[in-house]
Amino acid sequence: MFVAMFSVRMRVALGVITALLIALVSSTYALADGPWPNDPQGPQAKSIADLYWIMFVAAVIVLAIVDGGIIYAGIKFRERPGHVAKQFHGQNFLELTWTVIPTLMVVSFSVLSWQKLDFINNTRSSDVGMVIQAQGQQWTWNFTYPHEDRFKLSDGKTYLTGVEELHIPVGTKVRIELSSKDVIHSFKIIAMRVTQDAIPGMSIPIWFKPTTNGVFLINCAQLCGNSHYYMKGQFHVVPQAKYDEFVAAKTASAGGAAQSFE
Ligand SMILES: [Cu+2]
Repeated sequence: MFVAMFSVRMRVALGVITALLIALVSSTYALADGPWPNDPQGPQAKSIADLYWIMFVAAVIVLAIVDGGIIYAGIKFRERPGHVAKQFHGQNFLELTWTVIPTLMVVSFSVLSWQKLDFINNTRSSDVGMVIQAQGQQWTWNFTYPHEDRFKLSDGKTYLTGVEELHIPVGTKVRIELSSKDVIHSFKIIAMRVTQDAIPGMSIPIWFKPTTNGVFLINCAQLCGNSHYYMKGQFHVVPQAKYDEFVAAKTASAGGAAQSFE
């Protein structure tokens, strides 16, 4: 057979080179366009990225220790002229170590994930600066700003609404009350790592806090019909002064009717 043509030493070397090549190719792919915590925005995204890095570093250390041990043992204890390969049994200390350490790691990751999830899903806190209603509808998002005087339109009765666009002053903690007019949609702002289903007949709260200015993508993450792909929106995070200008411009429009904007 093909493999039998090589000596044991050659086979070990080939195995190591192959493993290194696979690691190199896969890590290059991951760095370029993989499941990497790219540009996390806001406290939730940052806490998810932190958890990712803690687990990633732990995984790399475990990989190095386990694979390093296998390669070391394979070379050191292999059968060769003047040396007979041996079988080892009953290493209580080692067996205990590689049972206890992974158990502790899994338990600490669970506790850490639990804490982060609690933080991410906590919509009960009192420091919310603004509550906005978001309604999914085939195939757009409608946003209704808080029922406060500054959002009142010139008819004196209705309040500012936005279609496909959400404007928020930077640094404001926002609670979104999510609902749907027709089918199940899913509200997603990738940069903020926020995703939640919008279900007809229900009002589901989520929160986020944009910490940098910019325009971010709002998606529907639930297949909701023919034009699901086009159900996108823009999330504008602007300085407070610009936000005040935006509210003034949108609510001062003449005509008496609610001024939706797109
Ligand atoms: Cu949808």
